[in-house]
Amino acid sequence: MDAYAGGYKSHLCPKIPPSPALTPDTQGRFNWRTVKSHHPIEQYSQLPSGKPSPRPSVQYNFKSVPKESNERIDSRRDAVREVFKRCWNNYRERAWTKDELGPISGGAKDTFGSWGATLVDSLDTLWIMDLKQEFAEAIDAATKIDFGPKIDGEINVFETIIRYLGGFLGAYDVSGCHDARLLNKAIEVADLAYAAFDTPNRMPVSRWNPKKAVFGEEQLPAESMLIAEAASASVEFTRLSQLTGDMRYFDAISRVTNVLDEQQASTKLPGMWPISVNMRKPDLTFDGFFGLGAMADSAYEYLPKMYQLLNGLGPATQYQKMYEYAMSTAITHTMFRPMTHDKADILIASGNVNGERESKGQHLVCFAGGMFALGGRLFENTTHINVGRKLSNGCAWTYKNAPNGIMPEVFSMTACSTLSVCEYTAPAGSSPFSEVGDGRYVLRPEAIESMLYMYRITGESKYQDIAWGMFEAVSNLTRTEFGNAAISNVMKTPVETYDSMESFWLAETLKYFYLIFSDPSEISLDEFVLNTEAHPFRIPHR
Ligand code: DMJ
Repeated sequence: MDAYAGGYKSHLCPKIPPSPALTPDTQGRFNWRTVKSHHPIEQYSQLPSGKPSPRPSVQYNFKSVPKESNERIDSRRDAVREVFKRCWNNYRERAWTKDELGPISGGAKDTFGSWGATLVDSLDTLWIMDLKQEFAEAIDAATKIDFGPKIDGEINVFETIIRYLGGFLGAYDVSGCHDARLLNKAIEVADLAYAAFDTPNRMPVSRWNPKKAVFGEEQLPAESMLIAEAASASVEFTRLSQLTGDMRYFDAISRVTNVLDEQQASTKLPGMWPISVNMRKPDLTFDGFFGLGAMADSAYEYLPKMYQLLNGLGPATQYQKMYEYAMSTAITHTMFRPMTHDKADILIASGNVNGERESKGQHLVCFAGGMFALGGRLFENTTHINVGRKLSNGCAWTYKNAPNGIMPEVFSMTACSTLSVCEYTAPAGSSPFSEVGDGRYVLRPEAIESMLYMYRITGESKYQDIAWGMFEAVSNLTRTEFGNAAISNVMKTPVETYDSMESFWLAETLKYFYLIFSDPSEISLDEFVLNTEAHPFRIPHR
């Protein structure tokens, strides 16, 4: 328990991948490496080596501003920590090792593989919030999870990778790579997920049955799969190859990246990949639905993050090229400037259906502001930083102007004819939304995520103030007896909640809120890449 009491002064994370590769200690549990491969690989793609060239820093130079104690900001950070602690204590008492706590019923639910999603997803937040005893206790429990083939039925490989593998890797990295149990656990989950890539063309099966795999039954990639599920293991698998020296993981995702690269110019909206793709052929060109939001999001988000994690070396330039092409299409064909009563100069990222840009917004797509700002910094593109700013401001505007201060899950707005100029016809006092397709707020993180990136990248403290407004609205309106609960319709007053608190509330939403009120050196964006579930992975060579 005391092992983590004061944290560690320096980290032991490897600067270069270990050689020979580490082999896991499964401690008598099921070893996924013993499952016979139907489609073995002869030669694995290798991580690039060499010394990275100096890059511009991602974060604003906060050192240029004299550091003064800021009680107001500190008290905001403490308020976030209190909300986290309350949820965590109730999870610990009432739903320990289950996937989720029911925040209204106080019961427990299994929703993501029954392995304890909230437990694993929260590990690095516990460390970051300096809850070291709770961290030690949670690790003791999490390292006992059995990821063997006990589950009968399909698992979602994408969710398993971003929450569980991401959770163990993030905890290992933030705590300085001192606890080998965490790395062993990451390998155990990754070996399970890696088995889902054992297909004739080595594309992954996204809804995959672990038992069938163990019984030797062949499973094929779906003919209609979500692009986010097909293409979002890159950051996790790459970090694991960096930490273990085992190139199988990096090889697996490189093959998926190459397919995306080869077909990027042949889709119905060249530059972007549609939401539905056939990974069995593979054919990424048949569908006409495009967007940066739901079901596609992390496929795009991971492109600049891969560049950063690879330190700009080797295939990093492939990720840069794919990202720049995709974003140029996304700006031209998926974004709109909404007509607002106050003539706000903001952007909303929308979709494109069969060549027509939609005028819809989603909470899920609010991550894009942060992604554009990050990509703009990495690739020295000020236009992209400005797009990131306008998209982030669009999400902030939508929160502020929604009746209860929280953006709905899906909505429509009246679009201006271009991104830059607008012939305003919206009367003052009219509703911000022309339609609300889905009024829920399910404790999602994406809006606060973009506020954090904007603050860390521009240094503008206004993003901390916007974040505080969001936190006040969200924490007050979702608070329940045992935690915080999803809202069924944010357009209705008073709002009604229902019995759901997904693991990303503790893994992502509260972590981003906490970090925006912390010293910017805490999980610096120059030292860590955050996966799509906000798990920080250390960038080597730093
Ligand atoms: C999270 O699980 C991840 O951020 C994912 O990429 C998208 N959706 C949720 C949070 O909204």
